[in-house]
Amino acid sequence: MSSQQNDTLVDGMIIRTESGFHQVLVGDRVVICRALKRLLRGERTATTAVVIGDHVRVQLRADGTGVIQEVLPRANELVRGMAGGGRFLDVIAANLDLLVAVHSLKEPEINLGRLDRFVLIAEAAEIPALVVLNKIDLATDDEATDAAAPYLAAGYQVIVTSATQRQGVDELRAALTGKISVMVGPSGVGKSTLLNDVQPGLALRTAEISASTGKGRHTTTTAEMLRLSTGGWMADTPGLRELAIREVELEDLGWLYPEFRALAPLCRFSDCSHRDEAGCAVRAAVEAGTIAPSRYRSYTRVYDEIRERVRY
Ligand SMILES: Nc1nc2c(ncn2[C@@H]2O[C@H](COP(=O)(O)OP(=O)(O)OP(=O)(O)O)[C@@H](O)[C@H]2O)c(=O)[nH]1
Ligand SMILES: [Mg+2]
Ligand SMILES: [Zn+2]
Repeated sequence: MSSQQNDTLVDGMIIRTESGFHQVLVGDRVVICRALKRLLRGERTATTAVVIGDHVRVQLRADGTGVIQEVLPRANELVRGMAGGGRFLDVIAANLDLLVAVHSLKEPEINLGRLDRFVLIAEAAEIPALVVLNKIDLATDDEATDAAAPYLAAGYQVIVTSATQRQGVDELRAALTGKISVMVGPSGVGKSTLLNDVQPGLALRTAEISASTGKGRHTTTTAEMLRLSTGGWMADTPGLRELAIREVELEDLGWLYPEFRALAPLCRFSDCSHRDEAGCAVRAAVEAGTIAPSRYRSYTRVYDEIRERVRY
């Protein structure tokens, strides 16, 4: 056998991956690793086989680098569909304790349908979700209350922030402490600015949104786990228009809306789709105002989308 027999195998977590090199946290130090080619077989491409948050088994080499031998099974994974709706999927991160869905109230204007999708993805991936509404300095308290209401009614924690005026930052830091989280949301909503507030010294790059389109400029380009001095890890990610609603069956969709889930047993039909069936407790709650219309609209939109996909 070769001298490699004496090399040590250790376990670690991926905190950054870039052009074939992976930074693995082993104990308290970072080891630069390459991955074995055989990890990249079949559907597992460079963007899905080894991602931030992955627990990996590493063979340490004498020169201080390492070789990833194995990616341990994932507790969950956050996936996005590629632009254009192709079949190719990108895994953004794995083994998350919390997904932070960020949107700004203004600049860019809040889009509840889009925010809903991020929360839905968290439910589908079985990752607890937290909603952050940023740029309160540009909006009224009433606008923030209206935007937060559907999520509070559904049982999510909502934190209203102003990253530039350092409002809500302590609350956000407390929510992240001790967890492995990922921050997702459209470009320009202030994800990197918020993280710079939560963890001073990070110096993440941020940029003004475009004056002509009112959209972000896709300033952050790689997803990376950042250490919180209060404990835990937080990943900043590049702005996403939306994440793929993957592997959700039509009949399971209602279960991904916590406030629907609670009422479904009261529907007349046990397989109620909450669309046109008589005796639907979910639609009754929408009419009574206890379920937010925006949440129900988002449900019907995604429902139709999945039905179309199933048809073709
Ligand atoms: N008025 C105001 N501006 C903010 C706030 N938070 C961030 N911004 C500004 O919004 C712009 C975009 O912020 P970024 O932190 O780069 O946004 P991002 O979400 O990281 O964007 P991507 O990296 O492109 O996904 C910057 O000019 C920030 O200064 C806020 O609370 N209020
Ligand atoms: Mg950013
Ligand atoms: Zn129903």
